[in-house]
Amino acid sequence: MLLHAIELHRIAIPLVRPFETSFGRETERELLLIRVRTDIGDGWGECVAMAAPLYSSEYVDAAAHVIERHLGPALLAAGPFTAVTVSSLLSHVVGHRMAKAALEAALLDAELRQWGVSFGEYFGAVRDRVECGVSVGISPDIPTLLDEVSGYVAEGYRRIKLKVKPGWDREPVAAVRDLIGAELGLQVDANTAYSRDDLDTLKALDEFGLLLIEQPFVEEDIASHVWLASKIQTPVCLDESITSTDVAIDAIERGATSIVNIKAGRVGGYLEAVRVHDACRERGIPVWCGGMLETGVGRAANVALAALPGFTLPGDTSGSSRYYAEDLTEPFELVDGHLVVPTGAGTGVTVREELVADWACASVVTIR
Ligand code: OSB
Ligand code: MG
Repeated sequence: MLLHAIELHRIAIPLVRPFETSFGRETERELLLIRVRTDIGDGWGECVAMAAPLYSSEYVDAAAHVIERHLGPALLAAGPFTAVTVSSLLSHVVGHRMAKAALEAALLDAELRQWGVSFGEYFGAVRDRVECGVSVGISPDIPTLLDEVSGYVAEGYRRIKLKVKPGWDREPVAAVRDLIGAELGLQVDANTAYSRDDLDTLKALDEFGLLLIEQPFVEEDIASHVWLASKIQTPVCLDESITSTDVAIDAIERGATSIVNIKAGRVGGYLEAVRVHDACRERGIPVWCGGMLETGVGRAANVALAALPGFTLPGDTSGSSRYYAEDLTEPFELVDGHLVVPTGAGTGVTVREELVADWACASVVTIR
């Protein structure tokens, strides 16, 4: 295809309730959406970078900037190309994986729409629906947390993930395990909030039969995760640390992670995410699909990815209503604890352009 233009749409969407993690508290989702205009049609991609560089070094302003100044011009100068070559066309730029992933997703959407092929078919989906979990933020108090979790259980979510941090760990985990019973899957996500000094606290979580503990330590510190994995029973799962297939293989071989959270944005694109999946599968490592408060655009692609055979644990692929009263596309709704994998060409969803305009928080930037 030949790329004619890239549009950067900056929007902010109110969240149905604040979302608090060990790294911050959000009341709205500010994000960057990309539309590519090509000779074979248009495509949309969602950039998962957040407003501030707290989960990762990437953030919305930086993603928009690097696309405008570096990534966009490289693609516009490239002549005809296919979506599979996008990552190599952008490999001279170090990092900025979320920005690269959004561009690749938009171009893949344009290409697959023309071919009449869905993301799921293209990635190698083996299921037509995926089992869903939900990520639950840090609450002001335990009763509020239990009230929120009860609502999700009633909606049919198949697994609960609690955000934890020092001072908000054993008590909420104990209370939620008590509420949901022994059968429903429960896991925790620390977003790097702990250190080796917290071993006793982390070990105390063993009694709750957690599916996993996600990213207890800083992302660069693979060695401490190896150390922790030998000291606790709960399986250690890396999120922030896994930035590519090579890093995933290294972390697995060193024993730092026995389960992997896959997020396409964090590894530089859905095609790399499929490679991470394949590498984990070859090594018998279960994976699950992470989330970044996506709108329907990113959620559609995540659900397609989560339909691959190695995704054997429920993902953070919750329904649209988990975060948004109104979604940017047709809403994703839980049916019997599952989301249906879209079958239409490309992402299979349609962007409601009037909402992109209504929620705009900056002027559209077009790069040609
Ligand atoms: O660590 O998985 C994470 C949201 C934003 C940034 C990082 C994370 C999360 C979540 C929510 O846990 C995932 C979702 O429901 O989309
Ligand atoms: Mg995480």
